[in-house]
Amino acid sequence: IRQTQLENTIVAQPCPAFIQTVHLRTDVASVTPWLAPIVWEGTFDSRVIDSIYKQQNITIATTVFALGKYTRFLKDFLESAEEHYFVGFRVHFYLFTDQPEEVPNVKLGQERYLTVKTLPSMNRWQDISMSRMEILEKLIENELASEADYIFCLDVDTKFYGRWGVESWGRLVGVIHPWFFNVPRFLFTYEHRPKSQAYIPAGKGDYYYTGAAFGGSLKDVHNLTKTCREQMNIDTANSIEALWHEESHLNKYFLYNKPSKLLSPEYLWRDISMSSGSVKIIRFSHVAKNNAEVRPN
Ligand code: 2GW
Ligand code: MN
Repeated sequence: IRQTQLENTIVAQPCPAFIQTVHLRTDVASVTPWLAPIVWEGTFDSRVIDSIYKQQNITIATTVFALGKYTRFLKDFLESAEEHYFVGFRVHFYLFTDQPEEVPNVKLGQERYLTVKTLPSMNRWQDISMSRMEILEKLIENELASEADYIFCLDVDTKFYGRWGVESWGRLVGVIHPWFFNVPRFLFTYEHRPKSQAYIPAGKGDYYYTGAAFGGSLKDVHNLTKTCREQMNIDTANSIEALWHEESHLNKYFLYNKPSKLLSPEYLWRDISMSSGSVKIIRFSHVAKNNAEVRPN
């Protein structure tokens, strides 16, 4: 059977082009010490993987939160997603907001859906940021089971500039924070106070992952969001809040539950001048925002 599958693949794909376009990157690590791929431009052939995965009837749930003035980011986020994010695949956006009337009317393509969910307004931004874990946990439990295969949870103050596609699929997917790629571990902004459940001892940790994008299978992301929510509740009871909020808990989770796939900082850049080095293409990026203007108080 293997032999037949292999032959089919070779016959079905334009073989010479495949050989030309996929070559290992030698300037960056493209695999972790636990053998999870790190996705960089040049490590996959988009035509090959698109044609393979188009056959499977997959739905990608994508969650985004826009409370208060953050609704202003929705138009660019959604419009750019239409252009670059899983183009040709079934995508269901779940948008959480306290101001449904501010959701722009963006025309979505075929097999692309948007469900708006109304939340009560929250005053403390740390609460907005951290409550996302519990809301995601409940969304997966109550609604997604038969509705989606993969889920990605994204910050809204962002924009797509390049392809984000099926190369990102995996059981548990983390994105390397753009500031901490190629940076020595002692500079990672992990939570180092033992009193917090997000505590990571000095010298431990693999990568510094962003809280602005993570994903994977429903089961794995459910366990991630549930665990982070529980750990944050324990912190609250102990009157401590981790340094980078749910991002700190996410980093702790990924230390003991290794992601099966990592996305390079191509999958979360920052729209400010930053030396790009090994980043040849920016796919998704934090837009430059005026914090004083968009954040409450
Ligand atoms: C308001 C005041 C201060 C900070 C955030 C907010 C706020 C956030 C808000 O008024 N309305 C809102 O919808 N949010 C949501 O929370 C929105 O989805 C936003 O993308 C997300 C995270 O807040 P953000 O984007 O301002 O924080 P960043 O870009 O500095 O995020 C990093 O650190 C955060 C934790 O401190 C999170 O881990 C985030 O995932 C990281 O990217
Ligand atoms: Mn953000």
